[in-house]
Amino acid sequence: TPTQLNQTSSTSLSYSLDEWRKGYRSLQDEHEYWIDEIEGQIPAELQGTLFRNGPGLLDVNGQRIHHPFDGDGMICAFTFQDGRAHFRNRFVQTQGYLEEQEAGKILYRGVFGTQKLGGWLANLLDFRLKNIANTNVIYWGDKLLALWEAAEPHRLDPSTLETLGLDDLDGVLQPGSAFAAHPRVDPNCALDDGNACLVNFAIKPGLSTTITIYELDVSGKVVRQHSHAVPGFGFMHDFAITPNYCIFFQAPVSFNPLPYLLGLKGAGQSLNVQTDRPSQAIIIPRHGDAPVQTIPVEAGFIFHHANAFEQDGKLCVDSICYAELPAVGPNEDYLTVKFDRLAPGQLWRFEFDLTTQQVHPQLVEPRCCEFPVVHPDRVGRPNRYTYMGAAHAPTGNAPLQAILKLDWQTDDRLLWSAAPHGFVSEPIFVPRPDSTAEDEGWLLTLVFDGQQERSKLVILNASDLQEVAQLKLKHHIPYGLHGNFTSH
Ligand code: 3ON
Ligand code: FE
Repeated sequence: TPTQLNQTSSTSLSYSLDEWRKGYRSLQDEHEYWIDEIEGQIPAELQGTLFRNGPGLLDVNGQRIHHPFDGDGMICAFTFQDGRAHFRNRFVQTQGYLEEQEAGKILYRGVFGTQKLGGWLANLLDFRLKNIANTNVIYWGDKLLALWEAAEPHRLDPSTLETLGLDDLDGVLQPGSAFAAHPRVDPNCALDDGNACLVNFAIKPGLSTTITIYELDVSGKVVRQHSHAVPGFGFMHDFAITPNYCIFFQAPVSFNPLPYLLGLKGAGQSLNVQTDRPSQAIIIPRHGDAPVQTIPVEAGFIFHHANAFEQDGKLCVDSICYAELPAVGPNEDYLTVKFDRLAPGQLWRFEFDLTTQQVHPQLVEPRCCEFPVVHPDRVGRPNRYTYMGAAHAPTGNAPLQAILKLDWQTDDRLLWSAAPHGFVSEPIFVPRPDSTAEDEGWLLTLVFDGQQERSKLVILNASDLQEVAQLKLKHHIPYGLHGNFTSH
């Protein structure tokens, strides 16, 4: 049940590490069935499909991968129809997945430290990237696309989840180019007659980093594209948009390629975030030829932004900040992480004055959180509510077990917790059809139950975080990353 947040912190853990670990077991099987174990009732107005992506395999034929972010992408689809729900999961049939399943062993190094067996000699000078298509999935312009930020999207059949192949956005993407895993949908784009458009980016890192912005109209056609070079090595996983800007936070990372070249570390493990130096906020105009602005800001490392908006001459950006980039070193095991030794992600608001180039950072929520979302119509606009995955306890670093709702107007917080056995994933906000209030709708989150070793989709009322329904799956789903809902 949801609680108003004024409880005191408890000293005992809200979870068991053993149960948490069980959420990182491979799911080998592909399923399709109507969900028949339902508590509560699926709202009849909830119609459409929730697509989610995430690593489905944490090993290749028993050879463990080093980090979950290196796991092969597996798509889940929950289709809601007249109060019923159908489930389907399928692996993205990437070239690397097919080759490794055929060979029965790891054939590619992973960005986050997965290595081929045989030590450094076997990995030396192997710079091939395995496009694992594991980070996000979105239905746009009649295409279902599985995304991984370092390579091209894979196109899937939205009803069968069958992989159709790499997608070059009708000839726009060159072979081998990137397309980020964090597209943002501008709900009301002036350049597209007030229609929605999808804004995404591509990063080409190096001594200098190139950021390319793509804007796709509702038919999926790339209608605007521009590139910008920024100094230094850039690892930017996400961005934020407003009607006029794309906003990136470039952390001060140095890249030491030697251990990567030598086959000792993954590319991502060779990044060092220099937390004693400020990040650069890179503010790119979406159209026109105003210059790119770069403003130094103390922000630690950011994976995800919640939203951004322009108001009263200011630009606000809400982001989850880490004091350090969490990484799993070559001799560490992610399953034995000491949560309390890692910095938690925390929600900050950055208020920029673009005329004076001043910025005012403010810690908004000290509770450990990740995967922030807002109402789709508020993307790029001032929003009253932000929803996030959060730790059960108000302080410290811990697995995500709760959903937190933050009201920017009243400063109230509501928390729905799945502790002690439940572990949540990214909440997805689905507006109720014909709704008017910003929090009229549902939050959908996949919860892994570490005691039952099964997952369930939980539907919460977004206004009060009361449970509407729990849809119990027949099996578990490994902890996932991102997804999107489509009412098509
Ligand atoms: O070598 C360069 C640096 C680099 C790291 C260039 C590069 C483009 C090859 C690159 C690759 C980056 C990639 C592939 C990033 C992929 C990230 C990913 C799959 C997931 C990120 C997830 C972030 C978070 C915060 C997840 C949180 C999860 C939980 C709280 C637990 O469920
Ligand atoms: Fe992400």
